[in-house]
Amino acid sequence: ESRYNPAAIEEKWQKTWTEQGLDKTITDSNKPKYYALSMFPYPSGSLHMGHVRNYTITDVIARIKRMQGYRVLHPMGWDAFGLPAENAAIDRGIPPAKWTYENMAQMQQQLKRLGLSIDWDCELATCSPDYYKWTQWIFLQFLKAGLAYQEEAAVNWDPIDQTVVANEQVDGEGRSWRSGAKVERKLLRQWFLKITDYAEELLNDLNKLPGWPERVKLMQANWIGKSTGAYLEFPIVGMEEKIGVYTTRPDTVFGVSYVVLAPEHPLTKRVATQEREAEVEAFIQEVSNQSELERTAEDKPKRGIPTGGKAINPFTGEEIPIWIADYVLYEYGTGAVMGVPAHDARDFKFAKEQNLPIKVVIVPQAEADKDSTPQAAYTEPGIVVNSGQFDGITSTDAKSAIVEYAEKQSFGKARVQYRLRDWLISRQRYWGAPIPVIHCPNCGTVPVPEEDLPVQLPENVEFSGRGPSPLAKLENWVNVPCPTCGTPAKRETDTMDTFIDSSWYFLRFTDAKNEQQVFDSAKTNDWMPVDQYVGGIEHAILHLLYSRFFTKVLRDRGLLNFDEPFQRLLTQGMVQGLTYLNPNKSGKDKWIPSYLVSNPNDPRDPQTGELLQRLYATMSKSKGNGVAPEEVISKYGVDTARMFILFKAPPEKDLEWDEADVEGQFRFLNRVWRLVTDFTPQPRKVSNRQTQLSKAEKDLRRAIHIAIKEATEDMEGEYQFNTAVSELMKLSNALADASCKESPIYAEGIETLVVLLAPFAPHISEELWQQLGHNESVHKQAWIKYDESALVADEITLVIQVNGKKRADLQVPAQADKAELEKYARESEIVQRFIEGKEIKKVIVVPGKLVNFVLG
Ligand code: ANZ
Ligand code: ZN
Repeated sequence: ESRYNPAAIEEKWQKTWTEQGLDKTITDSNKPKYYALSMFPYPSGSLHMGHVRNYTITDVIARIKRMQGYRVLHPMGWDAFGLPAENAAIDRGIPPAKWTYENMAQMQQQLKRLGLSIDWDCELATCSPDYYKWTQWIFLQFLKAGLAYQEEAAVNWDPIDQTVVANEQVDGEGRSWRSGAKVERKLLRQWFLKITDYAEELLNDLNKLPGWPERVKLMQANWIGKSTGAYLEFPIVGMEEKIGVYTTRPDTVFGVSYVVLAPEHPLTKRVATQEREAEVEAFIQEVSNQSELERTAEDKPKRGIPTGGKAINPFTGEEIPIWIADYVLYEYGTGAVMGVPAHDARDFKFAKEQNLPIKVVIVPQAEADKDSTPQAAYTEPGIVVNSGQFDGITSTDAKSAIVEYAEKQSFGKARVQYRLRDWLISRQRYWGAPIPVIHCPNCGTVPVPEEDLPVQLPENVEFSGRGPSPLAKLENWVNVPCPTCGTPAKRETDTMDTFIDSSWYFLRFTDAKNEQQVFDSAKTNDWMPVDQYVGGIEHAILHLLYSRFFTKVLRDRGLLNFDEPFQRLLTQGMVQGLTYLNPNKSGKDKWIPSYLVSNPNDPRDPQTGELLQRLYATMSKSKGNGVAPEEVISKYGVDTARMFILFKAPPEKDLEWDEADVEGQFRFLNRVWRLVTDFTPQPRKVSNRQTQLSKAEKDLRRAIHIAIKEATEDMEGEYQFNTAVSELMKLSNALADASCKESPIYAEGIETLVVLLAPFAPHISEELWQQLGHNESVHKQAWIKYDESALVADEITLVIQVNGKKRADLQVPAQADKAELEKYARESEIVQRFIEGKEIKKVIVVPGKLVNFVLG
């Protein structure tokens, strides 16, 4: 009999499965559908452990579902547009397409080595013209629906290289990656998608997703940021215009002591009095160079100046000063705020710093002091005071009463506000899908006619990282006749945010090779929604929100018949590696790569000899704590790597990579190997008639069916692969210990073990299955159902104690009640001997466990 040799087995079966087309999607059948999807990778060049974990999880699910009788769609593709390819072109002169396609080829080889049951016929790459043709087509649908528009927005401008730089190309100090210049803000006309039109539905439909982690739904809800309040108008003294503010606390309107505008607000210069004009302008200039993050940081002092202008509180008739402050954001609400220092912490701080009046209008209880100056803002609900006709009611009631009053007097109304903003999709870069519009001096913005799609990315482009984007520099690409009137016109040179590419790839997988249509709706509606989506938590907000948005828009365009793209979501945890840290060093230098540590039991800094700390941290290049998938696979085989990943931690938890545990799984697979290869199949048929079975057979059969039941249940609802694997280990132990190796029950156990192992360790189980004499693939076997009747034990072992000391074991019927248990115990020989001539003071019976006789 042979040794377990993973390298040989794995290569052999991967080849055979490909030849047999085992992983191809079954389409026309009466089977129910199941769509298992991993978030597709960016082709960076090599797979890391995070990928391996992600795809293993999805693969196990796909394999189990196939065995459970589903037709499964399990595809893979490439999120292939984006900045790194362009950076490679700038730095090393490699064309982005060449770099990307080479990386894809290399990573596909690595993926194939993982033994994933992927249908490669559906493969797609977002950078390929037959994919981005349809990305552009979808953009035109948005345009037709009035959901795409152009507006000025700020970009990062590198003043040395005279180019726009992406956020990812700006470091923590606001400097450009190439030139090191301090990046400036510059306004450009750019494309937006109107995701705000769908804010309410995107929020409400989170309720349709019970299969999503609560945490992710909460993150989405916070990102959408619905707030309910009021829009109120404050007249400006000496002007026609009014200042509209958005507030969530209309109940505090009698406590307003100033109105404050965002520096970008169009009224700032006009409300400023002549003597303050210069100062106001200087302030605005200063603030314009700060980022939003800097402006809203909690710990920074709020900066502001009075404009000299005055507004009127329409509720009190009072004149109040108009200020400008950096903490008011122009993009949120109306870009203007009513300042209520007594009840808003930020306003309180600002009023203290700027010496503005603080007026209490809400108190905790009716008896509270309403006239002294408070020590801090009171932000809780309470009773309204100092508010004229509204005095004495609760702040909650006052909210609606005051909005109602404002509506009657026409100085305001109820308003719902979202934090979510429209999606800026323009990128001034080359390696993305060109936005398919043409700018004509006569006709304005003209969509590229559908029959002219795709608008292809030109080749032979020069990448310098300087000046306008590569597309804008290509005269012969930019200049085209207008499709409508023929006048010389210019192509749009912006490309689309790569998040657009990934907002619909899951739809294309259902009909990946369609050349006539974006997809055939019948096919897509059949396969969608994705039944199980698996990916990283880093995509919890944007990717998932954008995909949900695209789905809803395409539904409203009549292309889809469902509301949500991903039925269930699993966000897998990080893979962590053993990491060495020198506590005496700082910054990036403190991480010591593990290959530099010669003795892991006494880890020392190779330069200084200092003792290092050991910890687990997410694998990354910068920490030098990664474990290369190829290394593990060549040493133990991919089945062991999969088993380790699945066994070590539940899928949504972080996983600490531990060589000893990898070995543990390797040893387990070796045990299974020996168990199965030592077994010689008996010609007898498996019997189900339990009554004729010996005790050993009954016990083994129960162990088998418990393993099936537990493993099956671990695969339903929450995926508990770790406990499923431990069930397999228990079953293998039960088989090893069985005293009935000649029995058909033992044969049943061996076959069950191999079938249950198949989704987890697909290669070894296929090999063993064939050695058991089967011709068909183990992966075509039906998932085994358990026999309820096999689960119940018909006998249990009862412990007999005398004065609390164990004296004997007794086999008794499992169903015996307390009285019967006592009777069995009393009648046993051993008890008879112990109690002879003695008085029994008490008998304690623990059902299912023991009987204790307390003697006098
Ligand atoms: C007066 C007031 C009194 C406020 C009070 C709060 C407490 P959410 O819940 O996030 O929607 N606000 C409105 N627009 C703003 C802007 N563009 N920049 C900065 N702050 C802005 O927050 C709404 C509250 O944030 C609004 O309610 C407003 O301050 C402020 F006791 O109005 B409030
Ligand atoms: Zn024209």
